Amino acid sequence: AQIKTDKFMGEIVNYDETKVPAYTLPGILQKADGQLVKNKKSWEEDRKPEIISLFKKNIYGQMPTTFDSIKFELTRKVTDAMDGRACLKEVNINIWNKGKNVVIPIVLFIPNKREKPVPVFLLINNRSKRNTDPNRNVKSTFWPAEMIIDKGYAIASFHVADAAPDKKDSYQHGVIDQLYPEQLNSDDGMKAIGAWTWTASRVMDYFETDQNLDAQKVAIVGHSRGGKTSLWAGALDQRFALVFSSCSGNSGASLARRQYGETISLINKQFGYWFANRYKTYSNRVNELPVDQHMLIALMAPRPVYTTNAVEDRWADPRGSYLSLTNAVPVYNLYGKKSALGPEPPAVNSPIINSSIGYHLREGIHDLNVYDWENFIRFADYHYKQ
Ligand code: GTR
Repeated sequence: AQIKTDKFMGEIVNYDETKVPAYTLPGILQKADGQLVKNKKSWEEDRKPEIISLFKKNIYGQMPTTFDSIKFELTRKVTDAMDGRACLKEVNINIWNKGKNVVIPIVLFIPNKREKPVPVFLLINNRSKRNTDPNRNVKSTFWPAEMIIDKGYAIASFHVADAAPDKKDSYQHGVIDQLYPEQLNSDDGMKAIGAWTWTASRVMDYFETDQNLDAQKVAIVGHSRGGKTSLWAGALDQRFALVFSSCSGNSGASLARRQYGETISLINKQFGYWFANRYKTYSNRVNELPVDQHMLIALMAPRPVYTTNAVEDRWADPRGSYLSLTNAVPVYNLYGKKSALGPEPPAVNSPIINSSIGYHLREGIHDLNVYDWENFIRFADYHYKQ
């Protein structure tokens, strides 16, 4: 649970804009050799790989890409779910490596009213499994499946705990100790966020085999710790066509150097098991990090990305999240992509949709809700029509 007093875990938490320190962001277009990136070729061939390896080495850890085998088992199919509007599929994704395996169950609803393969929203579920109830006894605003289906999209989800439990003493029991135990012994081994990200790509592997889905139109969605994960997944796996990140805050969309609300030091104290061990060495020297989070946003380019904040969620630094977006624009410009972002964050409840980088700041608290999903659909509708 979040505690949002001005003092937390022995540290002062700053919520005063006038006390944000002066900072200089690492140059997004400046290569390690000092040269400036001038076109998308040199972004893609030189600078983008450099930035990815900096995020791996210092923040989220390495990302293994090989395994021995993967199998998809349809465990349940209901062709007339949601009063006949959708087909429910429950699928177990079974991945083997060096004699050990992990099973990732997914829940998927596909609209029955369709003429061709449909686009899909994939939620990384970091809350209770009740939120993605396949039987629809629980209808959660965190995953408003009926609304998505009625808009012509499929909707799917996997639960983070099936990949890596969201706990400091057991996060390794899953993808990490079963498939990639060597990750446990290095300073830049992946931890929980890495395992969740890896799993999102395995779900994508399944989507590519499902004839009812348009694998060219898969949107990845995450909230908070799940929103940090959706950004990292979108950065690494180009198959995700759209990336949505709700209230992702520190180590997600928000600039670390502002030190407003949650800081690297605080997130390492509370949630060190999400990040590579080396991240701890930056707790008290944020200005020495060779990246900041605007560079994570830029890794989506030229694909559309949309982030959100909530007014009452100061812990996640809404302004710092918006500034990450504006500082990623130069990379979108290399692709000739236009951004409709102004220098200052938009007014409350005024979504920016017609822009490669989209955003809204909504009223209310730290959450993912129907208002957010409505705007995700608007953003997807707009960009898929372009
Ligand atoms: C908070 C954490 C945030 C955010 C959030 C969540 O306690 O400090 O970084 O990830 O949890 O996932 O809801």
